[in-house]
Amino acid sequence: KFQRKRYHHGTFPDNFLWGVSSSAYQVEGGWNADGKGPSTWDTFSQKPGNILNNDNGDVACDSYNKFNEDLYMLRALRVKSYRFSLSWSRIFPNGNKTSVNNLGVDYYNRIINGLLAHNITPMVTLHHWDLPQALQDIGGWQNLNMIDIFNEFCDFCFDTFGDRVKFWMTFNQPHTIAWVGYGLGLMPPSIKKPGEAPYMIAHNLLKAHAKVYHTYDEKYKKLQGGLVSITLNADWIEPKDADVPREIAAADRALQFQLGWFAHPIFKNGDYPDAMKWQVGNKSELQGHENSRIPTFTAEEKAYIQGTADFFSINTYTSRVAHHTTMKILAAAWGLRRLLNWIKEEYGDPDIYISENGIATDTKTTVDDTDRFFFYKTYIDEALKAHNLDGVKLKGYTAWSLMDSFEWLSGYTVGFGLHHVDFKNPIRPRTPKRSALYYYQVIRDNGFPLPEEEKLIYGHFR
Ligand code: GBH
Repeated sequence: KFQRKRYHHGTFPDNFLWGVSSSAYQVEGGWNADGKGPSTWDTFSQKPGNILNNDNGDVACDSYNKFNEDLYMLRALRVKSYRFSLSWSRIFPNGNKTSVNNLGVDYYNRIINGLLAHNITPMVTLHHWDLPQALQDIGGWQNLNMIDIFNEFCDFCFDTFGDRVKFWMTFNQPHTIAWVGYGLGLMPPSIKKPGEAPYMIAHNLLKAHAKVYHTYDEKYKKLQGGLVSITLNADWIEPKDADVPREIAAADRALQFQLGWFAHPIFKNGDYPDAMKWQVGNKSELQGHENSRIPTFTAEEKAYIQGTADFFSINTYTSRVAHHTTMKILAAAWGLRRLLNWIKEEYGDPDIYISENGIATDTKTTVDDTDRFFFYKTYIDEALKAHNLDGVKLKGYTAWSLMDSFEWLSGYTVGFGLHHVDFKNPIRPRTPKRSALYYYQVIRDNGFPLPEEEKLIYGHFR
């Protein structure tokens, strides 16, 4: 099905939503400015030993004070959208509505109004990992009350910003919250209970997401007309040997565990993928558990969760090769096209937005980022093939990231930015990289139109 033609010429539809992405903790700084409460990421990064070089996000890109500079970069790129996240503890310092902080609300109003003044569509992630510390202190996502508490926060955001924001995403990468936070224990809350905790957390995140979706649907949808989804992440998994059934099954299972864990309940039938229920159930039995370590939804809960997304939002960075026992990284852009086709087939041809896609370089390389330029060229071209040749309903492409920022456990040692940020300089100067100019050109051309001279030669064949 997939012709391996290297480079495909063509353009996206005129309304294709080109954008760039960021997240609150990674860019804002102002960690305790104007009444903001601490988040789990403040607590975690400020503690020595957790982040490379003991870096933290206290100042980061200082976007709390420099949104005008950010807006300038966005305008220069001519992006159509900007995906950013809200710092929950900047809006509700203790996590609850009773603590609402108007100065924090003002900050996001300035961003939203600034974007709209330049025809840039805000795409807002309600939660990108920086949980109010006060809520972690009551148990975080392990506590079932969090479903209502998150809903209260989102309800407030819809009410406050929803007259202008029409694209909402509840969680960024629930898989990372559940698995890296509660399985590997590498990110806050640093709980390392891979057998059970991630399944319980995911269960609660799905319920919380569904509740927020219904709140929007019932209270705001008619009035505001926006869309609500959740941002999931997955890298394409290629079977080691596509002629060996066991290898194909391994690759498919890996995708089900990564993406299906959240996408299957939301986009299919309200429940986890069979491959996952079967695998975890069997293993649990072998381990002598009375019940499967993966919890079950009631029929009512399934009905409540099913269909709670208006579009498919996917973060993707690379591809992997699955062997039935191992997994290896595979640096090949064509995996993006396969992933998009897999989503189309598996989830009933939804509208898809690529909400993050990008590549790291070490922050010592500043503006001459050849790797990143090449990455965007090849990945966006595979996205174009998925759209133009395969009929994937791809509606937008969002590059990660607008600028170098706090890269979680790696601190400031690596950057994904189209712009370089000098973190040693107190005024945090931003400088466009070569990739920024390239991305600008792709947006301007809306893809990769056939060059004029080739049109002259080949035009009559087309
Ligand atoms: C994205 O996740 C994040 O959404 C974004 O905030 C971040 O800046 C970007 O990655 C670049 O890093 O080493 O075991 O802790 C992409 C998918 C999933 C990749 C979690 C890293 C952590 C693995 N990520 N994973 S571990």
